[in-house]
Amino acid sequence: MSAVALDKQGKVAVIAIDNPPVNAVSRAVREGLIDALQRAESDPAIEAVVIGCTGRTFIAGADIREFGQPPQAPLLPEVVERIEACTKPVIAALHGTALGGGMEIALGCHYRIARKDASMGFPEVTLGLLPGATGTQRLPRVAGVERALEMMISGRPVKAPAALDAGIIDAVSTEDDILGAAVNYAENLIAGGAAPRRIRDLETAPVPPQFFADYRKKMARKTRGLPAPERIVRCVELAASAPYDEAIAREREYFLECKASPQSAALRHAFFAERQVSKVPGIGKETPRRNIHTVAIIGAGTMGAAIAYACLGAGFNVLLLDNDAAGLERGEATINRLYEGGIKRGRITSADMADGLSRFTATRDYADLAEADLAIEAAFENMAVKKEVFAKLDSTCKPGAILATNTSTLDVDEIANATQRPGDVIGLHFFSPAHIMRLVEIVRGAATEPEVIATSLGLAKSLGKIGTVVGNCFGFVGNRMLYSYGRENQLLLLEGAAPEFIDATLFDWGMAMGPNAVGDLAGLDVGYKVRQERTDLPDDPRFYRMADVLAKMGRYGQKTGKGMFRYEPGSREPVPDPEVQALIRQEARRLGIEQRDIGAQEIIERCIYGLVVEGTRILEDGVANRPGDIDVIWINGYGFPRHRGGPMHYADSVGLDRVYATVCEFRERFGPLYWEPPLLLRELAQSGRTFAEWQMPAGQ
Ligand code: T1G
Repeated sequence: MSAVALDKQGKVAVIAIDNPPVNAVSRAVREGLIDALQRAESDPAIEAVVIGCTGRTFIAGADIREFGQPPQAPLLPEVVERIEACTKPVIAALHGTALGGGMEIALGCHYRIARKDASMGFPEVTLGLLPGATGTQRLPRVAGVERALEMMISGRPVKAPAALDAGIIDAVSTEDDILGAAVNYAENLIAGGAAPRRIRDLETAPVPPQFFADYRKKMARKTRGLPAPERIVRCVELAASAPYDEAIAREREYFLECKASPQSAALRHAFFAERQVSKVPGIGKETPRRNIHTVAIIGAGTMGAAIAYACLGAGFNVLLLDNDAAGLERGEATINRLYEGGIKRGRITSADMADGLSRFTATRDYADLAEADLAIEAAFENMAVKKEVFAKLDSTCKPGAILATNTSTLDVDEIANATQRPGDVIGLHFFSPAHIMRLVEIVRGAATEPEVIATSLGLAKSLGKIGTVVGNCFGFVGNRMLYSYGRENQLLLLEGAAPEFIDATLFDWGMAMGPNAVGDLAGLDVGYKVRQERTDLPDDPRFYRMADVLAKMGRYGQKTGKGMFRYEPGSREPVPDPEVQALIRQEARRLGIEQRDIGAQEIIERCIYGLVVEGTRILEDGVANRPGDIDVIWINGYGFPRHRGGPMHYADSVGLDRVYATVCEFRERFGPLYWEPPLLLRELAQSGRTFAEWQMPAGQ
C-alpha cells in the first residue's frame, strides 16, 4: 500500500500521507510526495493542492531510523523545495504534532491551516540536530529571529493559536476533519485568485547588531557540550544576512556536521532507548492489565506526598495514609504547596487544584484503603516497618489490589513474602522529587504476576513517567550502580583528589551535579543509615570512609549547613571546607594511603567505568533487560548527560576494547576487589562487539 495517496475533490487535489505510527518522512513518503505533486501539478483540472496525513498526526519529522544509514534520494530539502516551486497554491493541513521535517514541509507549502488542538515545533535540537530541510531559513522569515531561535533552541512545540499569532500558520480550524477544512480553505483561495506564496521570497526582519552575541551568552549554560545550538544560531544569523541559497547550503553543511556528531548519536540512542524500555520479555499487548482508579499511598513524608500529587495530576482518586496525625497534616500541606507552586509557575490552574483535591482523601485508618486498586508504600526505609505495613495492607486491601513498595534498596521478595499474595507485590521505585523525576524503576519480584508488571508499566505512562522493569537485587539497577560510582569518589578523596575538584571534573564532563554535592543534597545520614543496614558491604575499611566519618560527626550536608562542603546560611552553594580536607588527610594517614595528585581523566574513568563495570554485571545477572534500559535509568534518574547516551552507550562510543583495557589496568593498580573485569565485558571487547549489539540470552 502506498504511503502517499492522491485524491481529487473538485478543483482541489488532496495528497494524504499514511505512514503509521507518526507519519515520519521515510524515503517512501518522500518519493510518494514528489510523485503525487507531479501528477496534481500537471492535471489541468486541479487549481490547488492540499497536503495532509491520515492517522493521529501530521508528519512528526524525518524518519530518525534512517539517520544511521547513507542518505537516500530524494532528500527532504529537495522535497520541500519541490513543494514550494509548485505553480499551484499548496496548503498544509496540520493536526496532532507537526514536528521537525513535518513543519519544514508545511513551511514549504504556500499556506498552512491547523486544527485548534494541533501543536507544532522543531525538536531537532533534542536529537543533537538542527532543522536540516530549510527550516532554519523559513522559520525566521515568518516568525522573526527571536521566536525562531526560541523554538529551535528549546525544541519546545507551540499550540496552533500561538503559531497563528506568530505568523507560522495562516488559519486555525475548529473542525475535526482538518483535510476537509483545508479543502474549503483551498477553494476560497481559488475563488480569490490566490497565487503560490513562497517564504523564501520574504526578508527576515532585522535585529539589533548585539542580538546574536547576547543570545549566545544567554544560552551557553543550558547548551554546554552540545554542537547543534551554536549551529542553529549561525543558521539564523545567515537567515538575517545572507542570500537564501547560500544560507541553505550552509544549513546543509551544519546539519551533516551535527548528524555525524557523537552527541547526536547519543541523543538518538536515548530517544529510542526510552521507547524500548516498555518492551518487556513476557509482557505483551495481550497481557491483561488491572484497572486502576483509586491509589492509596502509605506514608505522608516527602516521597509519599509527591507521589500522591503526581497521581492526583494524572486523574486518579488518591488516599493518603499516615499513622501519625502531624505527619499526615504535613503531607497534606506538601500537596497543597505543590499545587500552589504549579499554579504560580503557570503549569496548572486553580481549577486543576480544585479538581485534584476533590479526589483526595487523607486518613489514618487502614480500613479506608479497602477499595483501593493500588497501594504504594512510601514508609521509612526499614525492613521491619515495611513488613508491618504490608501485613496490614494484605489483610485490608481487596483481592486483586496491587501492593507496591517505593523502597530504593530493600529486598522486594522479602517484603512480598510478608503477605499472602506475593504475586500482587511489586516495587515502584520513584525518584525524588517524585512529581518531577520521570524515572520509575519497576522492580519485579520472583512471584510478581505478569499482569501486575503490565499494569505498573501502564501506571508509569499515565503518570507521564518512564517505567523501567528491573530485577530484585540490592539497589536494583540505579542505586546498585551508584555504589560503584560513589565508591570511586570516596576512594579518590582518600587518595588525594579534593572534593571540589572531583565535582568540577564530573560536572564539566556532563553530570548534572558532582557526587559530593549530591551527597550533601541527599543527606550523608541517609546513605549512612542504609549502609548500617547492609550485611554485604565489601570488607574494605576505605569503603565510603569519609561519608561515614562525616555522618557520624553530624555533618549531613545542606540540612546541617555542612557536610563534605560548607553552606552559608540560606545558600545551597557548596564551599570547600579546610576542616574536611584535614579530616581526609587524617583518615588517609590512618589507612596508610599515600596521597598523590590525581588528574581529571583518571577521575572520569574511575567513576564512569565504575558504572560501566557494575552495569555489565547487572546484565550478566539478568537484572536489566537490555543495556539501553541502564542508560535510560542513569539519564533520567541520576543526571547522567543525555548527550553521552548513558553509561553503556558511552562505553560503546569510547570502544569496549579501550574500556576493557583501562579496567584491566585499574585491576592491576587497585586490585580485583572492584576492578575484576566482568566476563561479558571481556567477551564483547575481544570480539569487537558493542553493548548495543548484545541481546539478553533467551530464558535468562
Ligand atoms: N522517526 C521514526 N520513528 C519515530 C519518530 C521519528 N521521527 N517519532 C516517533 N517514532 C516512533 C517511536 O520510536 C515509536 O516507535 C512510535 O513512533 C511512537 O512514538 C530533517 C532532521 C511524535 C510526539 O524529533 O516526539 O525531522 O516504539 O512512543 O508518545 O529537519 O514520537 O512504537 O516502535 O514517542 O505518542 C524530528 C520525535 C525528527 C519527533 C509522539 N522529530 N517523536 O509521541 O509516541 S528529526 C522528532 C516524538 C527531523 C528534519 C529533522 C514523539 C511524538 P515504537 P512515541 P508518543
